[in-house]
Amino acid sequence: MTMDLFESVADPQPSQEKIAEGAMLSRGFVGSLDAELIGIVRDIEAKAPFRHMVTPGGFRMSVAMTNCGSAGWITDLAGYRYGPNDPETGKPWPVMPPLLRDLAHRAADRAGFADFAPDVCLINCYVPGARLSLHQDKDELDFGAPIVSVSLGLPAIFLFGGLKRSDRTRRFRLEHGDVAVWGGPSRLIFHGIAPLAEGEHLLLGRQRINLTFRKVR
Ligand code: MD3
Ligand code: FE
Repeated sequence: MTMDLFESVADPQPSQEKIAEGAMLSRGFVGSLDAELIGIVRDIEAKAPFRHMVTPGGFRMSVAMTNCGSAGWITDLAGYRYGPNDPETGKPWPVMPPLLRDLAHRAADRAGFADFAPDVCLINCYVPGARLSLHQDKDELDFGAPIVSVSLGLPAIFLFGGLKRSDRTRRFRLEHGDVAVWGGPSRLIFHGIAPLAEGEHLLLGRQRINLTFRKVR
């Protein structure tokens, strides 16, 4: 119990904002785990480097991506899908470190989604100017599980739409350490990231890194 007291000083209970039915934003949920998370991303990147994938339409994505877990999300001229191996190396994606799995599980639990067991973590790397256009995450087999997102580094404007592409979007600023969880009625919401603004982050420099945890199978 002395430990609990110590931890509550190091990581004060972050606020949780409900942005829609099933969509929660926990500002600062990462707390003092931030440097350790960045170290983990560097280890993953050493085995499976960030790369700019190509969309089925032939466009190079401005966001660079990698994955860890028992599968990874990929896109190329043949389409979007999850696969067990990194197409660049032919090797399995790096294992998902327990600290990542645990953080995602705790965030989902706090947002009301018990027993979240992600098998994939897609990692996005943005530099100023990079963006992610409006899309749905629908390549997973089971939409019953939520998605958990962790933001590190430069802030971004997150666009949160509706179930139709043409629905109006609301804008939220995602900052270093913020965690978002969306599932249930929000699971198939159209969303995106506006072009990243110039800036310099103390730990990540001119970068934003976003981790999304998914239950794919
Ligand atoms: C969606 N990533 O990898 S996650 C993706 O920041 C992706 O890199 C973005 O979309 C990124 O597929 C956005 C943040 C987020 C937060 C809350 C949401 C996405 C959401 C709520 C509903 C739907
Ligand atoms: Fe997405």
